[in-house]
Amino acid sequence: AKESFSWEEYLKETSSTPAPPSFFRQSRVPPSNDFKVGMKLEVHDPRNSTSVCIATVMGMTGVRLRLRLDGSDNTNDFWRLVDSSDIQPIGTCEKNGDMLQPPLGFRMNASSWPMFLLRTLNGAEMAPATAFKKEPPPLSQNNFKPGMKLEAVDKKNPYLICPATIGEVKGGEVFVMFDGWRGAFDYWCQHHSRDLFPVGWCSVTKHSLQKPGNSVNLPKNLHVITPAHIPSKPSRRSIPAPFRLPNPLPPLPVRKGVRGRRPKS
Ligand code: MLY
Repeated sequence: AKESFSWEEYLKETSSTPAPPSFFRQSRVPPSNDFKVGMKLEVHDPRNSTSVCIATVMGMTGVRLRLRLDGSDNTNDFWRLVDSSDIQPIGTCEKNGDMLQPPLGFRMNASSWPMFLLRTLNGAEMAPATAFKKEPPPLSQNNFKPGMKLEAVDKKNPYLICPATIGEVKGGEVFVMFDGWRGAFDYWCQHHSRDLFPVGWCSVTKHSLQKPGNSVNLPKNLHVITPAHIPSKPSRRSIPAPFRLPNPLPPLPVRKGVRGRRPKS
């Protein structure tokens, strides 16, 4: 097994070419990460984008921040780039005449939100305005072509960035295929998605880059030939088991007086 992944060798081995950096909605010179773990900021609630919430930086890798909404649980952390337009300094919302909202799934009674907000901001370290970098504008044209290589966020494990290939292009969308994972993690997204990066991005921003998976990528209509040392059954976790709803459906729990809360799916 190889100790580390090298794009240079991999591109040669697979005789493939990287998608040009100008095709991506990323700065040509990556921004610096001036945030610190523990800092607070404002962010659009990813589950309810019209509301602006308070979040805390729980961790960082490269120029990506791991965020947790204050008043939310610890199972819904999400990631944003330091130059994401979803994040802004504390005070921005008020300046715009808006009100900070409790996150979807606020773990207390809605009536305790104003007091919670005061307490969570009291004495907090707020991310300085200079840490927020301008988001690059979206490109009007989708220039990607099937076969081009890139680095992409694994949406099922969003702390990971992996080598990937453009599989298909349709209008403004691209099909992102994760090398060596037999389609289990592939997805369609906008060509200007902030989750797509040019080859070399992880290395310059000091983000770790996963190695390609072990599975041989073959067209779907062919039998998959698996090298002898690789088990032919995919790992149980890479392919979700089919989910069936119970029939008849159990009655829904009735929650009184709790707004903005959703039953766990
Ligand atoms: N071991 C986990 C995570 C796999 C990550 C795949 N990415 C890198 C495309 C699993 O098998 O689910």
